[in-house]
Amino acid sequence: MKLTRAQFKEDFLAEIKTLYATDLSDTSALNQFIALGHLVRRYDGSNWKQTGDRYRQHDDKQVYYFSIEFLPGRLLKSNLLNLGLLDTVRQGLTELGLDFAAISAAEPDPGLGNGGLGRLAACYMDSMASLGIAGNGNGIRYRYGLFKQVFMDGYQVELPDDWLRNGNVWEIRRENKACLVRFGGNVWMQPQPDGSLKAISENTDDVWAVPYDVGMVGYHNDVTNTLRLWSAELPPSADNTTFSQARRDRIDDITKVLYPDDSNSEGQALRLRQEYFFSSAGVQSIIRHFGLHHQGVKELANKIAIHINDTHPTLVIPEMMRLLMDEHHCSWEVAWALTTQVMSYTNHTIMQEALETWPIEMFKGLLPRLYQIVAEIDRRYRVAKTPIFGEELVNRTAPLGNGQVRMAFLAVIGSHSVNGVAPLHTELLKEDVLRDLYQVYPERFNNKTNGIATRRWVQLANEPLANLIDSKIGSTWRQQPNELKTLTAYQHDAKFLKQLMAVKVQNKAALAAYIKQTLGIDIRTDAIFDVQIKRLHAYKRQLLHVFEIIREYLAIKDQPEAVEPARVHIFGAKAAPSYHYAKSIIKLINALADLVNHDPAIGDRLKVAFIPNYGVSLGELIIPAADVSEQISTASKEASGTSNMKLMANGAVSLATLDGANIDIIEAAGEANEYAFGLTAKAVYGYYQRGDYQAADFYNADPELKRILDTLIDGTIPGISTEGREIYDSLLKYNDEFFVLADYESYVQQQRQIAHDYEDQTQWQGKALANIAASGVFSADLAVARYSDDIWQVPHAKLGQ
Ligand code: B1N
Repeated sequence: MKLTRAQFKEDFLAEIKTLYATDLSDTSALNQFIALGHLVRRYDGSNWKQTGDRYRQHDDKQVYYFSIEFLPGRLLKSNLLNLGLLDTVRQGLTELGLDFAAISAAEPDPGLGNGGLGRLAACYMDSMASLGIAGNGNGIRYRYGLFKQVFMDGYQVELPDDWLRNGNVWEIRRENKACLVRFGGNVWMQPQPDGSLKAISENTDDVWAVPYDVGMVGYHNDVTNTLRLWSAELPPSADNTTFSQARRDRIDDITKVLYPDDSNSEGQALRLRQEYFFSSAGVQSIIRHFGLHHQGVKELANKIAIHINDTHPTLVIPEMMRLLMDEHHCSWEVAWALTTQVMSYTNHTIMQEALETWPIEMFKGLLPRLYQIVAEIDRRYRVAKTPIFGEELVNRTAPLGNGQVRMAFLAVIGSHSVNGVAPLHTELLKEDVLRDLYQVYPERFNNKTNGIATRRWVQLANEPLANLIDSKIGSTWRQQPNELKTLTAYQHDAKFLKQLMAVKVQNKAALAAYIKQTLGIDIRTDAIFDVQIKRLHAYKRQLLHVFEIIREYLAIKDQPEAVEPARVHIFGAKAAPSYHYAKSIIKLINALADLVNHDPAIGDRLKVAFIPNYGVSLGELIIPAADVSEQISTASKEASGTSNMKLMANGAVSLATLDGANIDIIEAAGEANEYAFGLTAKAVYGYYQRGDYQAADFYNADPELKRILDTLIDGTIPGISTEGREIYDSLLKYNDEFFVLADYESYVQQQRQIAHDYEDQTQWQGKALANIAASGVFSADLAVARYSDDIWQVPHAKLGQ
């Protein structure tokens, strides 16, 4: 949009006056942020309204992306960027004597997700708006986001994330769009005059679902879509006599806090309530909106696509069946045909512990009508498929089995499309976790490799790099990320590579300042910034990275005269509060950091910085400063990964196993520009099949590895006697579930190679450039375009290939 600086300043000062009844000089950065937020909302208001009007007038097919997590990050800068106002506002504020960086840092970062899954949903919202797709998000407005992480004595301590304390400028509460979600009670079938049966629910526990809408601003295209987050409240009819305190608390609890589990499922009733709550409210509001503009339900599947982001929203399937049959008088057959045409499902993990199942008794008690419908889906599936595939396969794959409701199976059976998030992951789905269902529905399976919002992760997070790229290839890459590949022409341009290095050093200095301020550690900007940022999980193998640090530490102690480039090992990682082992690894890293950072014999040659409370905002600071991207999961375990893509786009080289999207990154950037190592997924499965992995053999065969492992229990690292023993035992006594010892040697070899290669900065920056140039293929815009073409069948803005 068009806006002069003078006009902006006038608007801003007026907004301050209206909101705070005081002078600018008397306001805080938070006040200024809130005023700016209001202003941006006002500037964008007509776009938002007109986007909805246009969709309605054209009767455009709507995509609804259901996700129990969204991690949008701070919205001020990205909204300004997308509206084309970033420079005007920044300069205007500077002219008013204000600090734009401080104002944007005052915005709370909504932590409504755990990690990659939630961030992916947010990247896709950005891309849907930017491609002009009629895309809507549907999720939960958690009162408390993911816990804030602090370290006390090196241990993780979780503090509540009270992100709504000062309100949320971006949301609109739409009480007029609220609906009832019903739990519990009992159902009976009432015979109707026409001979049919009608489901009657009685004595239900009713919850009022109130939507809060947040605008998702498209990039320079006047489109603003809606992310709708639901909050659980008392029904308006509630009075003190009918609603006991316990019942009020039960309602309050539903949207009170995000489950802090990544790639894990605990099977708790409250989680099931959360899942049904936002699935039901979402489908109700979709059908209501559809019904306002259409006669009957015939057109439903041409006008609506519902995407199920992992199994958490799978209850949209039986819920849509319920609404179509109980409220819109559809037959089972009609309802089922519509439902399966509308639904599509993305799987995000093959880890057994993440695959959701619910005890039938719990499910039945909480959702009696939904249970009837799931049981009927199960019955019909068995009837239809047993003659073709036999009883055994059908027993293994039916929605109900072993006393459980099996959510992934229900999602596959009730959708027309099932996708994995990287080629290897999709293959493993077909061969392993969903092998039997792949026999039944081969045509449903497809791959959609993940992508990232280049706008946020490069244009906003790394402005110096974005500007440097503009100076070489112009700015069309900002809309057509594939244009980045033209950068390869400069791979041997010494001057450009120097500029690239200068940008990296500048970003490192910014991160170094933050590390100094928060952790009190001095780090050198000419050191290798070796970065691992992701949830703490045994399969992600932060432990392997720890072993490298111990190796480097011992090497300097043994041979102080040997010269190697300085290293800074940077970690960001939250552990699920109940994940004991992950917390022990955190303690280990912090204890090791203490030892290394304070050893005068080490000086500034080796530093370890575990930055607390990693999240989207810290990612924006850390990623642009990285030289090395640690992507070292046990092959086959990381479905895709997305920090690998963000780091690549910012010029970090990957030190990576052949897992998830690492494989595709290595292929895109070229093997010579990455550091691949370790067992392949096939080799890992080979060990499983033969059952002959012997971790102790690696320990006994490699004196260097033995020495490193022994530091866990011999007092070398002070303060970890219990954690050190626990971790040591996990490797030797319990045979190293994630093959850390098997991959040690090849990992270290690549780490040595990195130290060697880093010395030649021209060569090194050439590799960085190759990564940036190849990163365009991992743009979320391209990923969303593929979903639109292949799964949702909706039009979108054209993208160059
Ligand atoms: O989803 C990301 C992938 O890039 C990662 O590889 C994958 O680990 C991640 C239960 C999950 N899979 N499963 C989850 C999150 C929360 C929860 O309660 C499971 N997250 C992933 C995006 O595709």
